[in-house]
Amino acid sequence: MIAGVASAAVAVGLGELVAVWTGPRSAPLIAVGGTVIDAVPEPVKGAAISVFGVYDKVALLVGTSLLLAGFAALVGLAARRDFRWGVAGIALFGVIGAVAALTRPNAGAAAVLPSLLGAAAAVGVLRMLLVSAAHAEGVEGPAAGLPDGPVTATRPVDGRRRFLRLSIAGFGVALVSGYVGRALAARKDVQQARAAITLPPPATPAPALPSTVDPPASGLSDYVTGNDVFYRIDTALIVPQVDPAAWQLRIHGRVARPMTLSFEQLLARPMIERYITLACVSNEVGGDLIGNARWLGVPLKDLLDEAGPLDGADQVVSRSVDGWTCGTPTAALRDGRDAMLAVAMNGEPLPVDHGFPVRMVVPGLYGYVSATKWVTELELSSFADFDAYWVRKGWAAQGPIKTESRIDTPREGGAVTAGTVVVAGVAWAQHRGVTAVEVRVDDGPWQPADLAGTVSPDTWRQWTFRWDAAPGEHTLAVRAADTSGQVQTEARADPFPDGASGWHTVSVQVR
Ligand SMILES: Nc1nc2c(c(=O)[nH]1)N[C@H]1C(S)=C(S)[C@@H](COP(=O)(O)O)O[C@H]1N2
Ligand SMILES: [Mo]
Repeated sequence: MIAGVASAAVAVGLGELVAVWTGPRSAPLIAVGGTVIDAVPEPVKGAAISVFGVYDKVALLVGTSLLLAGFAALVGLAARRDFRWGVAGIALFGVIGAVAALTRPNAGAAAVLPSLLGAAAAVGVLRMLLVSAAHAEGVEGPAAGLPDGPVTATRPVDGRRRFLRLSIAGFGVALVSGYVGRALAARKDVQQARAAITLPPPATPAPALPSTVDPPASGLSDYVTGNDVFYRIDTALIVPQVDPAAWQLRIHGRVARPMTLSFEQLLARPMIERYITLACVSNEVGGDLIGNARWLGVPLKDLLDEAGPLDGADQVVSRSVDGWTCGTPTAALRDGRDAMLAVAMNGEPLPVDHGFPVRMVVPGLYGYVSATKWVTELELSSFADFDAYWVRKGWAAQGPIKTESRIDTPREGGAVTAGTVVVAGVAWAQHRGVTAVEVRVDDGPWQPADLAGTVSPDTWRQWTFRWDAAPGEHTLAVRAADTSGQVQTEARADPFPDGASGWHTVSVQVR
């Protein structure tokens, strides 16, 4: 079993090293993990996000590794009886890795190399370890299918030491090559290019924040979410490293005038700067897959007007370098809202995790239908002609953000002291705008909360409520209303297929 796991480790580690040349997404674990992400049925993916949240990818990689280790142990056992089982088992995994790498979007033929070379090395390592193990056990001849090696180990105990030393060496080779592979790959990253960018001043800057944002309430989300704490959701196991010097955006499909833009040409255009709150459709009631940032970018309306969408082109399909697709109503990009191709987030070039060098940001629509990161292509199409990535998995083609609100403080299950307690949170109804927030204690009446300032209907709004808390166990609920006159619905809905709804409640102990 040790021999099996050690050989698998060598395969994966060497695969990482070879992938320095063939591309990070061709490394065996990453290729297989990426294929799993694209293939998992919707309920499993939903469960993974609700259990692991933004750590879903770490969980996937750890899970894949454990599964691989388990199978490798079995392959090791089988190989001890007949080495041909070992070769077959490793070959099977090599082929799975190679096929996964080859079928990733934009993969070349060289993508098979990390898995195949890794598998070849694994066969050699397994053979060496099994010969050594046979000697350690004092077995006359090694397993079927293995040649008789020179029987050098005189006493079993020496043989066992030799086997352990060889195994440790195997794990060592795996770790070092994996680590060096990752380190070399990291040197190809785009942090330097990102640091060298000078952002143009906006033609129309974002409004100054009123002094009424961020009311005093400990535990309340900041009005502007820092880049380092901003939620991240995407299907990319390896964050795409897109060199701005090589970046191009193609606008094509059903347009009168197809066009291609370089990063330099994009930066030369008039820019707008706006606060816009992004939200993920997978956000549960009370969840934290939402954040507000100041974005700098080129209005999409200007670009689309220049390209001239043809009749019937009611969907803009955007694609990212890693093949992810997104479909946005053409009308939402041209109706005057601040939909943009963003190049900066909170005064910095886009963080690599958030789409460097260019992403889409559209007020009022969930991220999966609007916020393409690492975007390189806008194709004018129609909803009848094309289903984007998540739509193919059953999510709604149209994804307007639902009016929602959240209690940030006190926390669920928390304890507070009797007397005045500041209850606070955020409410959002992007592009419609929040007009009121109400709080209810137990079965009492709905009472108005105080709304903090905001700069536009496209951002969330903080709220506070001074609660005269009496000792005991209490349940707080919150609901918001928007400019359409709608009050946030009590009807509970899961995120699938078009976003969660319902009132957020927290139970607290007052002492
Ligand atoms: N290329 C790419 N862009 C993407 C996604 C993705 O998987 N790949 N996910 C989208 C989803 S579902 C959301 S909610 C937002 C999240 O943006 P953030 O990670 O910057 O918060 O990005 C969107 N853009
Ligand atoms: Mo999302």
